[in-house]
Parts: sequence; structure tokens; C-alpha cells
Amino acid sequence: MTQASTSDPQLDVVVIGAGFAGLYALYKLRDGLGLRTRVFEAGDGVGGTWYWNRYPGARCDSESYIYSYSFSRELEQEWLWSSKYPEQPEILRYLDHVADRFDLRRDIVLGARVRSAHYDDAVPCWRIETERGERVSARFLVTAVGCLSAANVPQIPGLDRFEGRWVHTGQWPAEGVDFAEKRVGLIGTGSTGIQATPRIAAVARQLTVFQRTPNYTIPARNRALTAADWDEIKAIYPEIRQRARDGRAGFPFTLAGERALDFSEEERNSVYEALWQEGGFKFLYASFGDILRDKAANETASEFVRQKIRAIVKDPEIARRLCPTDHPYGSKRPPIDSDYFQTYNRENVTLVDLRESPLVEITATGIRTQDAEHPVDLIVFATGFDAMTGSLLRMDVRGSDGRRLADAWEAGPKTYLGLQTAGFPNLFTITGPGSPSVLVNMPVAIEQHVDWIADCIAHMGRSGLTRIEARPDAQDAWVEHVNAAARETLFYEAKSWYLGCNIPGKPEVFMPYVGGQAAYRDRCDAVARADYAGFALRP
Ligand code: N01
Repeated sequence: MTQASTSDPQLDVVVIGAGFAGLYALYKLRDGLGLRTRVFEAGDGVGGTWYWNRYPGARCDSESYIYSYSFSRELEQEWLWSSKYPEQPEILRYLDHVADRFDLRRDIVLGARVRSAHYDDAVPCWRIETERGERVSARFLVTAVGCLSAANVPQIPGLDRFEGRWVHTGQWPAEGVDFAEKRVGLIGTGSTGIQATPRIAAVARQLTVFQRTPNYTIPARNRALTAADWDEIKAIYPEIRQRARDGRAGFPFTLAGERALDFSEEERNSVYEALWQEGGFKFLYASFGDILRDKAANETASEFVRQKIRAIVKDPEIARRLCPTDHPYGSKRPPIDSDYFQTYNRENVTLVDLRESPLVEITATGIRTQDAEHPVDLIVFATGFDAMTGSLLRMDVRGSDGRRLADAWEAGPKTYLGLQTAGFPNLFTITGPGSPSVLVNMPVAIEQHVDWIADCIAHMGRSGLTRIEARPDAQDAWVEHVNAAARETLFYEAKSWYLGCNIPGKPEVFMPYVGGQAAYRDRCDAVARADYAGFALRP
């Protein structure tokens, strides 16, 4: 960076990203605290995840009326979601509406991907530079880059020779992709592949799904929200929100506490069946309290899903390939689907099991596995993201004394409460690694983080403090606590993106905090009340 190092910072806060987190951070810091705040956003529109993930079938997996902001009673009362799980265009419209309604756009710079953020000890301030060459300085830097936004396109030999078109679901072209009459190859059967499969199959001439790991998925059972639903929701909206904030996973429903094996098989299956019929995340959170902790308990849920797969999929051999047996249900992020398994009964859909016949290369005209070449005109990579750390580390972030974040996190991300990293003063990471983040209904996690950060900055202002930094000892203790909490669960039983296993060479560390959102919030609040214990604050 070449900017003079003695000038006062131009801004109070720079926020990176204009998705759910960045929009609320701007509102809270600018309108709530009166801080000079600017947002840099890589996309040409606001929306973050919902700007980029336009693939067919993209929809939220949390119910719309709680997958939304709670900070404005007026917004909450005036916005009507069309259905339980609306599709991406509707969620993007909502975020556009929020940007307009709160006059946020004037402080958002679009098409401005941040290349670097360096802390300048001399001023002190953060110096931020975008790929287009914009440069600004700010007292605080807040990242709102999303946990799942750095697309992972696997290095498969031959992709550069492919004569057809390829797309990644997380970088979907705004003009859409025409599948009509096409032979499509879809790689990946995570939440995204599972949402996209039925929709692509309905249009394409032929869809070949390349599956490395079979997945458990629960039906969404999406339906329209009626006027009567809305009357009911709006009458008690504040109460619903409070229940979601007080819930372990940011949902308003009562979580199960009982142990699966304390019930007979018949009793258990009737619980699972009722939740299967209801659909959505309740199957995981409201069935039994120990299915993410006890392998035998988990097996009862896993086997229930496998039986459903065998009942839905007509060809027993395809059903066998679709049945997950190598990891417990819920140890990978559980998908929610609309007719996923039913799609394999279609004539124009083929399932290729990459465990039985590994992927070898992409040729000019298709995808070759060990056993066969599958001709395709178009490849869809539903291969996920360099989760939780990817978007942060793809920028050149340097803290005090020029220390690179990439070096500080070489052995895996290290944070205090997921909010700060030692050596990186005045840098806050919304839903950073080490916080509940992706294990929680995201808007709940986001609002809690933004509120905490805003309160912290306000406190600093009132107390004449200018610098806050996580203390290394507090950070080490938190990292140990995050790891210990994960070790009590079944999360280590799967090769998941929670652990970084999907990215070759990425350190295998469980990144989100499993302790639950409400307990985590209480901990953050207690830290603040104890004069920000574990943080070093300086005038
Ligand atoms: O990505 P994933 P995703 N060769 O990493 C496979 C959120 N989300 O985009 O399991 C062949 O889960 C990989 O195989 P394996 C949600 O949190 C939310 O689906 O590693 N296959 C896997 O099948 C979700 O968890 C919503 O063996 C390869 C798939 O690609 C997260 O985003 C909707 C491969 C990747 O699955 C990520 O989901 C959608 C290779 N080289 C997503 N590399 C909503 O709630 C990877 N795979 C709205």
C-alpha cells in the first residue's frame, strides 16, 4: 500500500460484504451509532449468498419467517413471504428491499472485491484496497464475507479441454443456464446438488449425477403461507423471535431432550415418521436429543432415512448406491429436499457412483470415470465451498507488524469467540470460525454478532478506547473449548466441510462452535459485562 501512513483514517468502519451480515452491519453502525461506514461488495448487487447462488432449486432451508431480520418490527410486519421455503429470487428481492428501505445503497460500493486489508500500526488504522484500485483507511474492519462464499471448483484433469460449458452453482450466471435438450453432468450431492437435481432433471434431455458420498436428506414439504398463517405469525412475531434467539440452533421450536434408545423401535419410528411428514430441520433437532452425540442413537435415525430411500427409489441397485453408510446422519450439514430421491425414478436420470468408479478426467466431450466415459454438453459443479476461512484467506489480510492472517491460521483458524484473532486489532469477523455460525439459523447468528460488535465499538467510544484485540491466552483457551465441545459429538465421524476435509491440504479442524447459540450469546454478553475479559483494550 502506498498511501501516506500519517493521515487520519477516512472512515470509522469498513465492512466487507453486502449480504445478510453486511447490510445489517451497515444499518447498525451507520444509523445506530452514527459511524462513517462504507461497505465493499464484490458482486454487482447486494445479497451475498443470495446474489451468487442462483442455480435452479436454490431456496432457504430454514423457514422464511425466521430466516429473515428481526431488528425492525416494521420490516417484519410489512414483508410477507410467499411460502415456507421461498426460492432464491424472492430472498434476493427481500435483501434488495432492505437495502432500499433503510437507504443503505449510498454507502455500498458494488463490484468492488477487496484485494487486501493491512493494519497500519503507525496511524493506527486499517488500509483497504479493492481489486479495482480503490483505497480507503478505517479505524475498524468488519468482515461480513459469508461462511460459504469461496467457491470450490475441484482440480479435475482435463477441464480446460472441455468443449461444452461448465458452471459452479455458487457463481451462477445472472442470465440463467438453458438446460433444454442438453446432456448435463452434475458433480456433487451436498445440499446444493440435492436442490438442483430435480429441477435440472425436469428440463434437461439427460442428467447424469456424479456422487462421491451419498447423503441423507429430509423432505422440505414446502407450501404456500396463507393469510391465516401470517395472521398467526404476526400476532406473536416478537415471541417467535425470542424463542429462536433462545434456541440452541436459532430455531423457535422446542428441541428434543430425550434419548432415542430409551424408546422402543416402534415409538422411535413414529417420532421419525411424524417429523419426516412435517419436513425440514425438525427431523434433526426435534426428534431425539442424542442423535448428534451417540452413535447407536444416531443409527436409528440414519436407518430410518435409508428405509425411506429404499421405499422411494424403485431400482434397488440405485437405492443401494444412494444409501449413506459411511457417516452418521447430521455429521455433515443435513440437506432438505423437494423430490430428490424421486428424481432417480426418472428415465432421463443416471447415477454414477464415484466410490465404485472414481472420476478420472474430463474429456473434450464428457466426464470419464474408471469404467466409462459419460458424454455431456454441460457440467454443473455443485462441489461446495472453501468454507468458513476461504473468503477471508483469499484476501491478503495483514495485522499488526504485517503478520498475515494466512500464517496466523496456518494450522487452522484461531479466534477468540469467533469474533477476533490475536494480532489483528480492530478486526471483527461476523460469524467467524469458532462461533456457532453455520450450525445455526444464520440471521440469528448474524444479528447477535452485529449487535455485540456495535455495542463493543460504542463502549470503546464512550470510554475513550481506540484499540481492541483478542488476547492470545484467551484465544488459546477458546480454541481448546471449541475443539473439546466438538469432540463430544459425532461431527468427527464424517469428512465434511465443517472440518475442512473437502479442500485438499486444508488443516482438519472443526471450525464452528457446537455449544449452541443461546449459551454462546450468554458467554459473549458475560465477556462484555466483565469489561471485555479476554480482549486487550487500549486508549
Ligand atoms: O457443498 P457441499 P454444497 N469430485 O460441500 C462433492 C449451504 N447450503 O454447495 O461429500 C467429486 O456440501 C462432495 O462430495 P463429498 C449448506 O450449509 C445452504 O452442496 O466431499 N465430488 C459433495 O457431495 C451446505 O452444507 C442451502 O465426498 C466432489 C459435494 O460435492 C453448504 O452450503 C442450500 C468433489 C459438495 O457438497 C455447502 O453445500 C445449499 C470432487 N473433486 C447449500 N469435490 C440453503 O439452506 C466435492 N465433491 C439455502
